[in-house]
Amino acid sequence: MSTPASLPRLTRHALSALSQHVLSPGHAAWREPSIGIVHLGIGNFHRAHQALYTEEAMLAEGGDWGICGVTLQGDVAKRNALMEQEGVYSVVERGPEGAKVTVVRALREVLAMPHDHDALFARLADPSVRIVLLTVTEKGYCRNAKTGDVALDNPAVVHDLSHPHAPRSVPGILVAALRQRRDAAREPFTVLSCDNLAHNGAALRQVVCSFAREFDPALADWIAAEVAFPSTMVDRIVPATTDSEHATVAAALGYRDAAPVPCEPFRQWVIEDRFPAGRPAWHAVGAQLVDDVTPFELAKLRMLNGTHSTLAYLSMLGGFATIDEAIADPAMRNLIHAMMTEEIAPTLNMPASFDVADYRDALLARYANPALKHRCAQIAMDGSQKIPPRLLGTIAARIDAGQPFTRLALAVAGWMTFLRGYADDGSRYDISDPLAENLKALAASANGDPRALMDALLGVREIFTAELAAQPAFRAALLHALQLLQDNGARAAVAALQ
Ligand code: CS2
Repeated sequence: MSTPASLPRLTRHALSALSQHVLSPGHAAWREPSIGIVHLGIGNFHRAHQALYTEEAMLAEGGDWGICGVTLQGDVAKRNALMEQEGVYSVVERGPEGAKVTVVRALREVLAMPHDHDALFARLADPSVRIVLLTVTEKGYCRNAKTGDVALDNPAVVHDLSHPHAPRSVPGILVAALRQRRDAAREPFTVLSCDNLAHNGAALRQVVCSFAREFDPALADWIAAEVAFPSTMVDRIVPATTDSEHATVAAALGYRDAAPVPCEPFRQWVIEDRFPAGRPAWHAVGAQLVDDVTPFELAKLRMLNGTHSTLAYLSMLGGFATIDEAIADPAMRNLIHAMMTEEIAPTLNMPASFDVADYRDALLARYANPALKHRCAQIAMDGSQKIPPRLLGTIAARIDAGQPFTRLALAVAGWMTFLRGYADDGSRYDISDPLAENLKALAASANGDPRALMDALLGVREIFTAELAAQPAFRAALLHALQLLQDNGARAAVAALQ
């Protein structure tokens, strides 16, 4: 077989030879759309999720919803790789039955901030852009955890307040772009957060309005009155790209793709239907357009992301590299099953048509997918941002109901213990988190004493409210789990609390 390096590069021109790898059966012929969406945070997740739905929606019902994707980290290499391919790239769906390769065409342009500042703001001023989508991860929101307003001590926010015309932060970019629209008396775009935050639309609206209020209160009022920030729940497991995707794509297409994306076959998108400037026909291709996303968001955050983070931290300690390896362990599987059934599901308030046991079983089957190789180290990143929405809300609900939560407490204890920087067998790993330096120092200061570790970390107000940190049932369950992890290691702690 030829190596990927010796093959011609994938471009739009190659597509005529690849008809079985582009979406089309039952759909109309593809017509290259002009740009109607700007997407901030063009990582793997967007390319395997919203970009695909949008392409299918255009095939189903037309519309000019081509995507301009923006990398906010100045990733010029990624921009160039995708632009050399004229925006096309492949999605590799990996299921137990094998791989399916689809070449996606909805992405029409890629920009890298801050280099392409002028091009981005020209796009954002253009009235044909009617939606700005975001997948910028939890930390991209620059929120003050206590108030929900913009975090005025965040370095990117500090920068943007003194350079409002050269913004770098997500709130700074959105406010500058909306100011252009208002000053030109143009209709605003709709802002659609696609990150794993509870009430993501409302959360983003508060950050953006509070940022605008810092220097232009009238603009803040205009945004609050005129701009729609629908909430949405997005779901698809999308690991980081590895060499195996390059090889799979080369073998399937006979072309070299510098930017393929792996993902699982499953996908789901629930969207609050508030798009004053219009939207693609996402409803025609499987997305659920609803009045209230909240129950779906909470179910996904607590059942999926909550157990994902649990598996990730306990696996980093106990020595499982991937989610499928971890869930193949009987004690780990029992723990996650019981955690969902007994501790998380009772906190949800779902529509009658939603069967929570089916949802749980589907999640366990998705985790067991042996082809995906979703690395626990990837999910373990940014714990300070993920622990509150994924685990602490559920724990607070259990405390309010006077119900036990030993497994949820083990998950938080797993994260606290993870911060020591080495696994139970002594092997070291890196901690990637915006608060990493502070968290590592706090964990080290405990010197292996579980109570000292708990007290040091419960004092981090960006993560734990003073109320939860002082809550006796929480402290007792956490200390018990920390002690088990410290004395016996993660595998034994899981076996004891499963
Ligand atoms: C994962 C999520 O990386 C993580 O923290 O929990 O990205 C997860 O794979 C997605 O939310 C699934 O939709």
